[in-house]
Amino acid sequence: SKIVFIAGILILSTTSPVTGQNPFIKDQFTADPTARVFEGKMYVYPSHDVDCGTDWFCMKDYHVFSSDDLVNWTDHGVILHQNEVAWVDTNANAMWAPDAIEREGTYYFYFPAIADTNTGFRGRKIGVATSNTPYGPFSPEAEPMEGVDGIDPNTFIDEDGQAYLYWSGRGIWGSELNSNMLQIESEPERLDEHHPQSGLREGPFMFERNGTYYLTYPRVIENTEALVYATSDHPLGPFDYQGVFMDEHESGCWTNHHSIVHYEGQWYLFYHHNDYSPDFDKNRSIRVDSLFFNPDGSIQKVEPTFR
Ligand code: FUB
Repeated sequence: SKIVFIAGILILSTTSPVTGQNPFIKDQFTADPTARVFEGKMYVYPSHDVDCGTDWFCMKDYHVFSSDDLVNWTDHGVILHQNEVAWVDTNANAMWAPDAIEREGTYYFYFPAIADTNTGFRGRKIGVATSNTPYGPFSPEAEPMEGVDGIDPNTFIDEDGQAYLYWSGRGIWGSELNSNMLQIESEPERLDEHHPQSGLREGPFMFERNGTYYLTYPRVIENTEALVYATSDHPLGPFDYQGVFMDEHESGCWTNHHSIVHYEGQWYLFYHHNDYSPDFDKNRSIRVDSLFFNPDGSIQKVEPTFR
């Protein structure tokens, strides 16, 4: 075994050779990483940027990647393609930031897309696909979720078994999820209403630590998206705004989008930058760095590791 350096962390590796530097997926563009620990491994569900020769996002499908050392990553291939989803407008290529969660042996994959108006749905909707493994393939439900209009779905199951769905659409929203994980069962609530209102807010990610619920999200403060957070003693708030835990990217990438996960005794922040596409920030790459808390539960700022 030998000591290697990945994303600013010294780790002991039993494999050789290893190349674990950011960005950690090097053979394709990836963005919006949701990291989850399933079956003792780290699974990362990003969105998949491709270059369609336009000046906007082009995202048609999803891959999932897994690792048990955060150094060597396995690409499990396409787990869902827009052509498989009946209600999606496939001309829009808008399979944006997804999430995945497990409940009672079923894996639920949540994804946003633009609806094809010919199917009777309209605008940005959220779909759910299911599988009995974390690496799919996932089978989509025939219709998008009812009562949810927006992007960037995120799910959370509390200790008491109650599940929640979070998403963005002119602010950050949340609702209770039915235990079937397919329908919301409470009126959507705006969660960031009393937070600073300047700049776009999107990409919510909820986690719990020591009884505190952390609502984290990207927010434009000056020029690009910083990562900010708010805390509460309940998954639907009210949330007290706490501030920035990753500064705006100094150059290059207007978006950031993240998830926070605890794995083998360490907290990690997964996020993205446009490392491999410096002139076009709609072709992004996912990264990981360690994240630390202060004794009072506040999140220490994470400095992106660029190599
Ligand atoms: O990847 C497309 C969009 O860009 C996501 O949905 C947003 O969160 C931003 O990262």
